[in-house]
Amino acid sequence: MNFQIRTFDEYQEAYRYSVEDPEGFWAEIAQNFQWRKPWKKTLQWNFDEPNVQWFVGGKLNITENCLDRHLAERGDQPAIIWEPNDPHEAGVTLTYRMLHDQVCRMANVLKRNGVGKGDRVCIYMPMVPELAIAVLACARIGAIHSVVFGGFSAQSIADRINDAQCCLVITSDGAYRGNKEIPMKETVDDALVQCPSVKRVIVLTRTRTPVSMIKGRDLWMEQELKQVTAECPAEEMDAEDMLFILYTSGSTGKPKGVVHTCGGYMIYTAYTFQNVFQYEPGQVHFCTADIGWITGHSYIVYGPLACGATSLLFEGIPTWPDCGRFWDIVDKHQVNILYTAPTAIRSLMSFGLDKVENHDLSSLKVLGSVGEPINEEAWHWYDDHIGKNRCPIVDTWWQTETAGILISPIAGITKTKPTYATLPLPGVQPLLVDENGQEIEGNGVSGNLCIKFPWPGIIRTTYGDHERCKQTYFSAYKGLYFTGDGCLRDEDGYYRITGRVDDVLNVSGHRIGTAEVENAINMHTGVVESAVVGYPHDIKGQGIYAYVIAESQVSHSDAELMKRDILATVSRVIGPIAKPDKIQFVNGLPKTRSGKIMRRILRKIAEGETGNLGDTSTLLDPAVVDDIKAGALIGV
Ligand code: 6R9
Repeated sequence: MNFQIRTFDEYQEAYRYSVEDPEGFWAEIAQNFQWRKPWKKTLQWNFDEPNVQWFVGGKLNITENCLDRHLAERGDQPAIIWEPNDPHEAGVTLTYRMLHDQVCRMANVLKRNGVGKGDRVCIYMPMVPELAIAVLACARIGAIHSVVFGGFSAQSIADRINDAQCCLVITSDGAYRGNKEIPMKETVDDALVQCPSVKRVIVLTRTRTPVSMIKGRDLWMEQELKQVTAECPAEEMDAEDMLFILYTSGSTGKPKGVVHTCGGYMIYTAYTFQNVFQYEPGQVHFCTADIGWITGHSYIVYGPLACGATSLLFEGIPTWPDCGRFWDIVDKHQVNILYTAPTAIRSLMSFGLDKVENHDLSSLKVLGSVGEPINEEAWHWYDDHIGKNRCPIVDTWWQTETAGILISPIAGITKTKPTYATLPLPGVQPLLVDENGQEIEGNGVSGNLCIKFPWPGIIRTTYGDHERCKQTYFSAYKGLYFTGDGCLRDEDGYYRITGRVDDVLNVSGHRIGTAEVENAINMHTGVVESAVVGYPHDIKGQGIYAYVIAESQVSHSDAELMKRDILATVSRVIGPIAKPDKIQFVNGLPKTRSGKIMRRILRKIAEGETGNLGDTSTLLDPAVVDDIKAGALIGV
């Protein structure tokens, strides 16, 4: 690729160019890709509607860029290396040619089942090659994929399917995760009771667990694949046609369908992949995220494949069969780039070094971190024990809405500083604002992080509700994209993300809205009201603390039972990732006279800082606070 930054001077030069002439800058980068028809205008935008269009009028298909164009030069190079959950099961290596073949076949299966350009397809699968194949098959024919993380509940799947009006679901019978076998098709069946738009379900065999197959609706993937050829011309897409929808939590109860489009998403994920990780041909890139999250979309599937890289896809979890699994994989597949989340690092740290030291990690060249702020201790452990102080760490800050990395060191080029995402990538113009929307200039300051100019991967809309996109991201500060994150800019101009400033929690790197969890808790019988806040958690980064008002006084033994039932309800409504770590029954919640819950106070109590609760004079009934303090679950 003709856009790799090699020195810090080149970074500065690229950055300057990208700010002075963003259109010229991105047009040059986009020329490295395969377009069916060139674009007429590189960028058209305003942040008021908002309306952002990149490469206007350009035609392409992202799978031609991720697959076809690599065939001549690297058709026999591995595109995907799959490591199964069970280390004793044989893995799979798909070369670019094999992946191309399988994507075309799966695309034909979709077509055979009535899916066409613009149709929405829901994908609910474990981390198997067929997941990446399904994603690319949708893109091949211009269908819009909506991947739902395999840990979500039937209700969450149903909400997402209905919001996007998906016509087809791709799933598997079950999934393996560590020593567990998890039903997938059954969960989809439970969801589909509420989803009249779904006409077909394609089911992969993975665990051979018994499943019901509804006549006229459900089909086995293996059988369908026998009916098709590997001939599937790619659909010609407009640069601004939708590529996918990915749901993410915000401060309201309902997840938003973040929309990304074909051209800008491709350019941005490829550019950032190549540069941030300094990928060299032949290297093996291991991103440990699930494809159900944006990190998996951008840095397991699209970014690496657009750059002709080898991407490792891992089905299992870091702690099974033991806590050395990642290091086992690094050793076995000679991984060069490892991209993981601080929560995984902290969890592995807690097991000590035994399972690290018996593996050869010398293949590693670059380490990445994503999803949440990385604490200093975890940063150093990663640096000392995994990178052996010879691998640069890239702490990459970005969001579902941004498509790719916005603020991050460039591996080996930007001087790193523990806990700092360091500097904006070329094309990214961050600024900090205060509560009144005034820009805070200079260094050694902190504020709310906004971006003032579009980059090719910026969110285009929230599916089916453009107003929501405008309200959430473009209305807090006029003319700016608001990230929802707090941020510090130090004396060197380095950025450090301090965490969400809205009611969004970050639990083990997963975004969870407090309102979503509250709605789920409130559905449980006997619950009158609840309030959920985050608190510092050693492994998860943030834990979930729920204050619950029950209908009648609950005795100690009843309370334990009710807590278990509430957890089951949250699991059922959202998924196990949203289960509160602590539940405290309270008689009242601290509310203002206008009825707003003062979460600031609840957060302080959950953090164990009961001494200094700040101004409580606006509370309707200050006495509830003493009551809550007395029953606080600290250090338990
Ligand atoms: C890619 C991803 C986005 C939120 C984001 C921020 C937090 C992500 C971070 C980070 C500090 C980093 N976040 N990376 N905080 N340092 N390197 O995680 O997307 O799931 O949408 O979450 O995650 O709070 O706003 P997403």
